[in-house]
Amino acid sequence: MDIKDLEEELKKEVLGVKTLQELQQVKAKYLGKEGKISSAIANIKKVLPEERRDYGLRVNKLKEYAEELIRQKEEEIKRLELQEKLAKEWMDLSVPLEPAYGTYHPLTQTLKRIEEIFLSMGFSLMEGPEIELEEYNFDMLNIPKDHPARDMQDTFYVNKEGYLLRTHTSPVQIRTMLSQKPPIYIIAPGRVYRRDDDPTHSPMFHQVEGLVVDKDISFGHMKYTIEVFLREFFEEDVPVRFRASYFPFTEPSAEVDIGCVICKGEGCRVCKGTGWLEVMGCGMVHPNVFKACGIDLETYQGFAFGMGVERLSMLYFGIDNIKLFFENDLRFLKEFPKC
Ligand code: 2NL
Repeated sequence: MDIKDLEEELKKEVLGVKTLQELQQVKAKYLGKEGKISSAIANIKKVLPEERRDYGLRVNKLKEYAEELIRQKEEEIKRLELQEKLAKEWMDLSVPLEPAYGTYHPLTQTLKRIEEIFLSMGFSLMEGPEIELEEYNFDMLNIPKDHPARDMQDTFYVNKEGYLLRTHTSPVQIRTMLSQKPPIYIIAPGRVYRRDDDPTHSPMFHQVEGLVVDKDISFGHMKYTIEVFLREFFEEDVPVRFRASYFPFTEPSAEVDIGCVICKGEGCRVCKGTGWLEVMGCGMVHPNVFKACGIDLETYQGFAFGMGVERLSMLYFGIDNIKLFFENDLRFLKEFPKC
């Protein structure tokens, strides 16, 4: 085939190409091992000797031309593909974004508020293990061996060697009394575990307990501390009353009620028509607890209290179902945007 014709044919084919794949095929057809131009170069042997020099020059030029033409076409296709992509895949950077900040879980918010109030009153924070010794969780708290709380039905025992999941955070305070000398002013927040799971109970929940051990501590100090805490927590001047009660680890003991924050004492579903809500328990530390911890009864007195964080959180936010805390439903969590 004439070189001029070959050049024309090549031009036409390259111009007609639309994709890189097609271009690759055209390239192989002309410049591949068996390609038309490669064959034309190999054919030089068949050309008359006097025409060989001219033929060689022309066919080599054609090869260079073909390479350049294909390279340009490749660039053009890539440019067009990029343009197409840019036209199709675009973003409107002027659209205002909805901020995707995380927020603290309502329970965490409640826990932080409780901690802040007690820290502002001069208490320190103490933590301890969730897997506890039966000795710290029950024995040293003056809880009798046959007490129903120790029942397998109520407590998670983890093995036979006296270990259990703590049923309250009191063992943290036992550990503190064993390792520190009074004065002691601490709160112990954390997870606790009890074997009940029904619409109003969760097998894991949160507690904050408090303990004060010092000289000349009276029931009056306890009453005032708790009243100040509750009025700070509920951000209003709620009525507070102390009702005589019983705990093995305190004597005397009391349960603390506040005027119902939902109906303001009128009587409603939440306070079961009484106008009062039970929010915590408290009492003067029992002498047997001090004895077990080696604290001198002649020198020191103390008070302790305990509250359920879920309960306080539900009353503060007006949440009516404890299970909502543990389902991680975003529709619920987004109702508590405060960080
Ligand atoms: C409640 C009642 C209470 C305590 C917890 C306590 C701890 C030590 C010694 C004495 Cl180390 N007492 N803790 C005392 C009274 C009540 O909790 O209803 N909690 C939800």
